[in-house]
Amino acid sequence: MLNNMSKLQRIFQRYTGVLRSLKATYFLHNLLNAKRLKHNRALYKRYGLNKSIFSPIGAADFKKAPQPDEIPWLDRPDRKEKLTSNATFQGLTPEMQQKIRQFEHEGYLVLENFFSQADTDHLNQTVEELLQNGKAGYNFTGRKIFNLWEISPFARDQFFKNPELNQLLSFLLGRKVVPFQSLNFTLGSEQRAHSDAIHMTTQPQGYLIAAWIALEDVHEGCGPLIYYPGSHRLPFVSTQDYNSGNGRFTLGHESNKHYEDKIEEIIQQKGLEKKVFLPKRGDVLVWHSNLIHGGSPITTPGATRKSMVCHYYAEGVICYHEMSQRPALLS
Ligand SMILES: O=C(O)CCC(=O)C(=O)O
Repeated sequence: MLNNMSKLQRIFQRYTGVLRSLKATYFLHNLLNAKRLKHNRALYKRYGLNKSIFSPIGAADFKKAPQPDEIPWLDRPDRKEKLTSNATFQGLTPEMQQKIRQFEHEGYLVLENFFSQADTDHLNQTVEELLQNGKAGYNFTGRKIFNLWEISPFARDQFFKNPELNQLLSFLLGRKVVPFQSLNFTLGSEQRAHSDAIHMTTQPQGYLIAAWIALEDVHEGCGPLIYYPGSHRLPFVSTQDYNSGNGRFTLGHESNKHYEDKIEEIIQQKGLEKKVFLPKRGDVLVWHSNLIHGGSPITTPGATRKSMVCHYYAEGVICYHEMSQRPALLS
């Protein structure tokens, strides 16, 4: 049964047709995954959400803004003092403290040489083999290999659930992280600028964090990641803030495009400064759920950009997908 479910899920990941725009499709999908949603009953009650755990969910359902003490500790008004007086923080090296301060202030930090060459080599070889024997494949974007960790214990234990990385992310969010999804790339994504909070959303806001891992050295031509320092402090954008085209029973066909147009407008209006991430293999970029980032165009034809990005929710909050208005299925 489980095997059939995950086969169906893989087919749906590649599928781009009309079913993707029907809220009823997701409702059915949610019913089939009831076990992975049942923890939401208590959470909906705690956060005053009076609806079925199988129904669509979105920012419009949350009428009251969360209290300041419900959002992540590094987003609260007293964050700088709290960080300085935190015992764990005080026990870190000055270099690590500096990185964490940068995460608080600019919405990202970089861990140089975090993964060894042996580990990145091994993972690259694993990806290649799984692609060749058809056990892994790209989703409908043609660029993303979804949840490789489910079929590779090495990707799971050494990367996705890496204890040292998971511990740091939990510290940054102030709650234990729940590894949610991984995406592997062999080419740059060329995805337009966005913040993860539109795709992986939480109530209270801000309880998602990402770690992007370079599996080879990244150069200008291969579509490097770009990001906008400090953009995490801008208001979170939801489907209420642009023309999503969502109806009562359907999702707008151009919601993502209109969202990305809106983000581009914000970048222009605020004059945000773009940074290009040119890491060495093994380096990791950690970013805040609301940091604007994307993949730049590939200008060297055929250039690869082997990388893996892992997304983590926090325990004890409502996790959902604002763009597609569905509750997140946690394993
Ligand atoms: O790797 C990339 O180019 C983009 C990844 C990304 O945008 C994401 O994981 O949210």
